[in-house]
Amino acid sequence: MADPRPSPAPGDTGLPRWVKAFGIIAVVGALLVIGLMIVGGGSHGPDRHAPPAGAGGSAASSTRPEDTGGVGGPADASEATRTVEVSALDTMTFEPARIEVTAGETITFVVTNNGQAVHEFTLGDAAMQQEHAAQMEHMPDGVAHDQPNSITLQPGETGLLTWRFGDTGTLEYACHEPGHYQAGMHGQVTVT
Ligand SMILES: [Cu+2]
Repeated sequence: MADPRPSPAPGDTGLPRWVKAFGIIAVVGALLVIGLMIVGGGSHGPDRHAPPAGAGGSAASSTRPEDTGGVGGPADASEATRTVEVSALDTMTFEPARIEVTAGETITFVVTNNGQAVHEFTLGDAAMQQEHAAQMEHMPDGVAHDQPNSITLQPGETGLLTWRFGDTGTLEYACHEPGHYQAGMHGQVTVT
């Protein structure tokens, strides 16, 4: 008895041509659907959020979370767009006594101790100043160490402090050598 069905040609899977054609169409169609889902999901996904208003655009470009908003944070000197020279004096004053900056601006402060006593330059809001002052009470040599918002300067010494400012508000730069702050050794930074 001869088999009525034609024997498959070499290399043939034995499936009818329409089945193979339908399979190819189905695979191409599935790839198109997956591609559209990826493209569509990327443009209006629910998890995407806009930068917070009032941050001056700095939040989007910052790679360090602690630098976003608020009082800002320390930055690399290479990121500074402006240099501000400050002089610390034995008259328990800073020159200048007021500095105006823009929210999101990165500034390098070039602070020179033009007095005969040790002075420091500590930048921050009221809470940070109080925190630094409290820590200074436990420093027998009157020198605070390794604080990113503060530099201590010997007579004649010049130090650099680079800061990326955050939100608008008022900050202070101050000297917390014993008695200096109380004698008026503080200045005001207005962030607008
Ligand atoms: Cu001082």
